[in-house]
Amino acid sequence: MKKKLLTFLLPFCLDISSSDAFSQARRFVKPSSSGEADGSSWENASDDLQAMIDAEGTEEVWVASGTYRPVRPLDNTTLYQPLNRKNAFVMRPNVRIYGGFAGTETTLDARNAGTRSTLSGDMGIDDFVVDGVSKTIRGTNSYHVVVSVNDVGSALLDGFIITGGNADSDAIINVDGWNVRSSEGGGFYVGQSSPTLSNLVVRNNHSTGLGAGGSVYWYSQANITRSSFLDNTTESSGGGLSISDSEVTLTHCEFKGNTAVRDNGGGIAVWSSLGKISNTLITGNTASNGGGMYFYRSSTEVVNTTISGNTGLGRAGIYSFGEPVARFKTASFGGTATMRLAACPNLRTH
Ligand SMILES: [Ca+2]
Repeated sequence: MKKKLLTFLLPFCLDISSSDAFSQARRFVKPSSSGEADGSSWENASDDLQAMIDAEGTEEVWVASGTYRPVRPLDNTTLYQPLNRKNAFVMRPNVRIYGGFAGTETTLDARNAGTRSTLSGDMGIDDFVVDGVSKTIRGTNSYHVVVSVNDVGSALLDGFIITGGNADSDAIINVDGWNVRSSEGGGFYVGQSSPTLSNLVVRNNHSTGLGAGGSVYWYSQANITRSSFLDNTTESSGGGLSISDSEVTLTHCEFKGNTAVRDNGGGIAVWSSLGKISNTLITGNTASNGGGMYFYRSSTEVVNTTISGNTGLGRAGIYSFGEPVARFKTASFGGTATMRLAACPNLRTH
């Protein structure tokens, strides 16, 4: 009889053990900490997102609605320096970060799909903010809001608004051997890294160099899905997004109201890259050349994508320069879109 009882209890005990391991792998973050503040549950939520991303054994971080500002410099996230402009949220290998929770959910699917948490570079809390986004950046802001460098495996960022990044410095910040440029990627900066970025709104970020909303660099293979790039402004090229020497898969995205003040690609600028852009809307963007999109020696495939109503002094819709060229399939062009057809022998408009 005793032996039978042990046999019965054993699976039960094992289940308790795996449940403990599970809770350590998942961390919980709220705008204000509660209980033990160790991130072990919603009741004991931490208010320090980066600390939870960095914590031993973290596989997932669940983030409640609200606004979070980076408080740790991206080259040393053990430091707590709330007003250091080098601060950013740094993605880590195989850590999945989910935002938009009410703060009571027990399953991922219970999230309200339309709700996102906000990651803001406005560390001085002195921007002109409307509906949670930095309509006018002023005072103190971080150079980048989110950074991913080197191999991050299956790392994921899902369910966030990214706003108020201001990459306006010539500083180079070395992170684990990779030099992050503080003039590029105000919203997010990806260097030799392959994170998945989904369900994001990248809005009202600024840069003096490439990619105000996002900058993707050097053999990166980022996947960007179901995300909007809105009202980002660069003084250089790639208002919404800049892709350089990389292979990016962009699916079900929107680029609207982004500006490249001096140069190329109001919505997207692509340099010497591969990749695919599909089921995406690119409208209302402005640049000197290529209001919607700019391609330099890139064989990007553009599929089921609408490029319409963009403005530019040279080539309002698309500007493609040099070989190889971007390939368009079932893309549509409207409004003031024009193309430099001579440089796009493979261009198809329908
Ligand atoms: Ca500010």
